[in-house]
Amino acid sequence: MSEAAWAILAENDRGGYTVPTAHLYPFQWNWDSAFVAIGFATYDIDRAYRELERLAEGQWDDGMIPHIIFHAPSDTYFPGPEVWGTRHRIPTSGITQPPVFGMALRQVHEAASAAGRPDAVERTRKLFQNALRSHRWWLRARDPEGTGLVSILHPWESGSDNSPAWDEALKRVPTSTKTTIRRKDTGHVDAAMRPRDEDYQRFIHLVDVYRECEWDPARQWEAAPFKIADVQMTGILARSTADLLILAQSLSSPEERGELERMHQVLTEGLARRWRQDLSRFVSRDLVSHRDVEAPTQACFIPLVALTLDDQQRRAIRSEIKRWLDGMVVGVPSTAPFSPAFEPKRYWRGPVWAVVNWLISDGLRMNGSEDLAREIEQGTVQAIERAGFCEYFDPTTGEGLGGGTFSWTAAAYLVLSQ
Ligand code: 9WN
Repeated sequence: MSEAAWAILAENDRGGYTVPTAHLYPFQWNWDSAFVAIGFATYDIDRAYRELERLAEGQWDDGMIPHIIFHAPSDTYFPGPEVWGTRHRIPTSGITQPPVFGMALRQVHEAASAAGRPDAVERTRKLFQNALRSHRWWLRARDPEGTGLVSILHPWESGSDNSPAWDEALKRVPTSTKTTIRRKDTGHVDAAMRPRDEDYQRFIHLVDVYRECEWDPARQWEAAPFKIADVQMTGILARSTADLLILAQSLSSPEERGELERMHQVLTEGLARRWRQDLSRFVSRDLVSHRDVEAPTQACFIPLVALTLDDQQRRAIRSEIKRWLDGMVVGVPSTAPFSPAFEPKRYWRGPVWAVVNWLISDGLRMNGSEDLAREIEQGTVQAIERAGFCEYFDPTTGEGLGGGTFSWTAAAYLVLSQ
């Protein structure tokens, strides 16, 4: 099966960067590429570096790494560069995605060093600076008040677009748009597995608002009708910061190390405050309504990748995850099966995502739950072996859904089956 995973990554290669899957997603996506780089690091280190280097080409002068880099034109995806109207040298979207980049860089560097590659230090050092500039952007632009939690201003930034976690907040966003919506996704996959039209209207309304702010982070922060201090994003950022700190021991100055240490402390403290013992989960915070986001989604478990939990929290999380796995053919569902919002085939409202399982099992292992981590990893590998390298899986049947021949599912397979 590894050969099949390599073949998918080769097929989705567009010249040093990998598209998530042909047609449905014909450009370079931020967190997809970071996961893919970790997959490449298991067998082709040069290609792993290239993936991150090509992603870094899209980095804005202010440090943001956009969620899509439009390296080459394609008319099979909406919204394309003309809708975003950004002004980077390479066309990009105007929002970002989870910063898995720092996690990936550490993995790639360690694989390169273990293989004794002479170019490892120089290539990692350059990418380290890209990562550091992006983390500075995160704290400056997305936590201007210094709370220790970074916010998303658009559901697409979360990477879990139509998650029930955003339902309440998204309801307040108008459905009117200045941009004509021409969805392409439903021409590639069944509409019943995708976000609804109303979701798209709101997604595009937000793009219109931020484009009118000329993509200026301070103006966007003021104008944002959707603003959520997100535990998944903060968890990934904190973990990437920890990974950069490890690289910094040998590759960076004492000043930069100090800066990363301070970032790490602020983020992990912010994250730790989001624990809700009554729910056995971490919860995000809606900064417009000033309410906790209580919807039970995979995001609640992602802080495990960044925090060392106490025994009570560990026990609570273990039994909560087991409750979500109960009766499922494959877990972890992206929305709890006992939630009224659960839809086992609709995108981020229930289906299982291999990269999410990768993060959750990594976090469980860090927090002493090796057995549960292995169970989730093995379940993921088996689901892929049965259904193929699909975008996501129905947790109630194991059926593969969404786009086929998916890059990050191939990368997850290579890493989790090791
Ligand atoms: C919008 C590429 C991306 C993933 C996201 C996933 C989906 C895009 C879309 O596909 O989002 O960014 O058009 O649906 O939700 O996590 O990065 O695979």
